[in-house]
This record gives sequence, C-alpha cells and structure tokens, in this order.
Amino acid sequence: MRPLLLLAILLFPGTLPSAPADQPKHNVLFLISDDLTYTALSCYGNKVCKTPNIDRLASRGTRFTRAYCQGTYCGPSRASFMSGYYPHATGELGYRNPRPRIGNRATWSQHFMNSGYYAARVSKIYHMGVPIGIEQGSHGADDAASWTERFNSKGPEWRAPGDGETLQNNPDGKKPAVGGNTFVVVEADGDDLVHSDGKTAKKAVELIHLHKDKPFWLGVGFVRPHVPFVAPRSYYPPFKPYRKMVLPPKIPGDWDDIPKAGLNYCTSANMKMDLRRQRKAIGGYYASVAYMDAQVGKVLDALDQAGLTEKTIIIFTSDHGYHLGEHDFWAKVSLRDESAGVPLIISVPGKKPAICHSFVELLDLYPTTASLCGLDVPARLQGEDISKMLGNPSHKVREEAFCVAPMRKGFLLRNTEWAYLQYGEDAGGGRELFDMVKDPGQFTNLAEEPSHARITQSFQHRLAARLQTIRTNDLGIEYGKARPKKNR
Ligand SMILES: [Ca+2]
Repeated sequence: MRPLLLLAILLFPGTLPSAPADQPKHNVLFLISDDLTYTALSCYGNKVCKTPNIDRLASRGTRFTRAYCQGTYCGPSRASFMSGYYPHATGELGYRNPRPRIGNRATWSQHFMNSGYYAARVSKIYHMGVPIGIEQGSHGADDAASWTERFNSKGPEWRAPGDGETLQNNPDGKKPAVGGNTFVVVEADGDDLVHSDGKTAKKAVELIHLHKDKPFWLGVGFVRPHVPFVAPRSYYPPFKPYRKMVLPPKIPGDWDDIPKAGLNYCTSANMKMDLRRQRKAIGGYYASVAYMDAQVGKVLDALDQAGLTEKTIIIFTSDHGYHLGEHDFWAKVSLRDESAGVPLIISVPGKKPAICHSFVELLDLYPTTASLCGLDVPARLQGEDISKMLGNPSHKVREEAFCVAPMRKGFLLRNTEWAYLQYGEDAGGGRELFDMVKDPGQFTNLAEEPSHARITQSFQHRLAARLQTIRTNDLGIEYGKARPKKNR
C-alpha cells in the first residue's frame, strides 16, 4: 500500500474521496438468507425443493458455483463481510458486532451511506439470535452506525400456532410439541405475514417504493431456513409424506479416517434422530426454504414495479451453508463444502446472465459493489474486487478460498483440486485432505497418507502464511495472546 494512502486511512478512515460524480450510482439490494445451503436451491440442481424466485434472479445474473463464506456460523461470517476483514483480522470469532475492533472505519453499508446513499437494513444482517432475538424483535449484535434506518421483524417462531414436532433429542416423542433453537418442524396456521420473513419482505417492499428516487443500499435479512423450521402449511405439500424425502448416502466407516474435530457438532447420532426424523428434518427445511424463496419474490417484484431493476445491483446469498445429513452431519460449523460453500447470485444492470466457476468469497462483496457503483474502494479491505467476473465469468482473482470455523479452531483452504481442513493453528486437532476431483463427496481423508504428505505439508505452510497475511493489517490489534506460544 502507498504510504500516503495508508496514512490517510489511519487518520481519516471512511472519509476518502468518492469517485467522480458522473459514474452511474446503482442501488444495492442485498438479500441474505440464514443457514441456507446451495444444495437446497433448484438453480443449483435440487430437484425436490423448488425455488422459482431465486432461480429467476439466477437466470438474469451471475450464479457462482464456488462461493465460500469466511466463517461457518452467523456471528463471524456476518461480522466479516460487513467489516471487510477476515475473522482472524478483527479477532471477532464469536457473536458480537465488529465495531470495537474496527474503530470508526466504515462498514460495507456505512461506506455507501458516507457516499450519499440511504442505507437501511430489515431484520438480520449482523448476527441476531434465532429464534429468541426474532421473538423479541430486538437489534441483536447490530451496529447502529452502519445504517440510516433499521427495522426488526418480530415473529412468533416456534410458538406459531400449528402442528409442531421436536425432532432433536426426542427419541421417545415425549417432549412438548415444539422448542426453540433446535430441530423443530412447525406446519403453521395462517399466511406469510404471520412470520418474521413475511414482515421483512413487506417492509423491504415499502422501503423500495419510498426511496426509489435516490440511491440506496438495502440489506434484507431473512431468518429461514435457520431452525426452527417454521412455515405456513401451504409450503409443505411438495415434501409430504416426509418418508419420500431422500437421505444422502450413508457410507460404512465414513468417520473412521477423520479427526475428532472433523466430526460435526450436530450428527444423526448425537441428535438422536432416526431415519423418520432425518427425512422430516429435510422436508421441514425445504418448506422453510420455499417460504423464504416466496418472500424473495415479493422484493424482486417490488423492484420491477418501481422500475429499479435496471438500476440496481441485486445480490442473493447466505451467511454460510448447512448439512442435511451428508456424512450423517446436520446444521453448520463444519468446513465441508455443504457448510462452507454458499449460494451466491449477483445481478448487475447491463451484464449478461452467466455461471461462474471462479473462487469467490463473501468478503469480496464490499469492494466489488463499491467498485461497480463508482465509489472509492478502501485499500484496507481484505476482499477482492470481482467485478470483472460479472460480464466475464472466466475471469479469476484468487486460486483458493479461505474459511474458518472458530468453534473447532478449524481452517479451510479450498481450491479446484483439493479441500484442506486443519484444526488448530499448529494442526494439533488433526487434518483432512480431500481430492475434490476424484472424491467430490469428501469420503476419503488423504491427509495422513504418506503418498500425500507433500501436498498436505504444502497446504499447512500456505495456511500459516495466509493467517500471517490476514493479521498484517491496519487495525493495530495485538494477536500475541491468541497465538500458540511457538508462533510468537
Ligand atoms: Ca446463520
């Protein structure tokens, strides 16, 4: 970085001059689902769960097949893409907002606000506890300075009237019908507006019409399909009877060659879910996805009706992925592709529809949208500007994606050929190496095979170097205490 630019950033973060006023100022509509795996979307190949509205966006934008989050659960992922830093740069590995770690440096939406945009969020953009924060309608781990206005969408969650069943840790079926942050399916009475995401779509539609005459950055955060799996009854028929839901293949000895830290925190075994419950979990998850997809459709329709589709960069993604029974794993945290990969669609006015197989990270959204809107791209941002991929899907900016699972001290480096997973900065918790060409389902761990010692070692060195680079930034945070002694 140029010394004068660095000095300017340190002295006046977020106040660098904007690009010339003659550049088009697109709006940014950022749609984000919570705990959504790309495997559940029909535009990513799912034949059972139909998502016509997200598919509609995919048909006019660029759909990314190798997009990765930076943290495999809500808190670190959202703090990362909003702040522009990897989790290990800010040290924000949990569920707080990143503000204390970034001082007055502008977050993604704040950067647009500082450039004259109206910036608002509806519901969950930074971390919010689901379901409790949604039941309360509270701000969660939000950052007030990121917004001109902010709106929460209170909903009944698992308390919604309807037919509910707790699937997790309920082998004898004696638990009450429903619960909170757990695998629960509720076939709910009433319409879309009973629930948080229906209210979120309604508020987003209002804001689009209200602010259609000046540039806006609008973040719309849907909380489904995060547990509890609650949706109006009308979304369930395609997935019933639940016994017709197909589970991923179960391979005998699947766990025998992976370290303990590689076993996900949620498994069919520790959740005590038999095959019936596993199939119902998939059906309930899909109904929540279908409901969320319908809400996405309402927001896209409003944009069309306001005549803004050709003036707006539209992004659809999720904070991380999710397991639906692969390797008998469930939920998030894991660094396997189903959990670390995310759906990502970006539609830019004037750009042709495309499918892009280049590696991208959620961290790239901030610099990319700033670049596309003609705003300054702060040099301190750790993501890459991928705007050239939009219009040229063969363009590449990175060879591999980087993602962490702080709960397991886990790290992932993922490139075209390999997925390398490591637990602990010194690999003390073990390693996994999967050949993604021959073994895309990640069933055979090659990390401890002598034949793969060289490639595993190379990944371990690259990972250490990557962490060092991430920690070399303008934040001035002392990492000594977080590092293992031998690395000091
Ligand atoms: Ca999440």
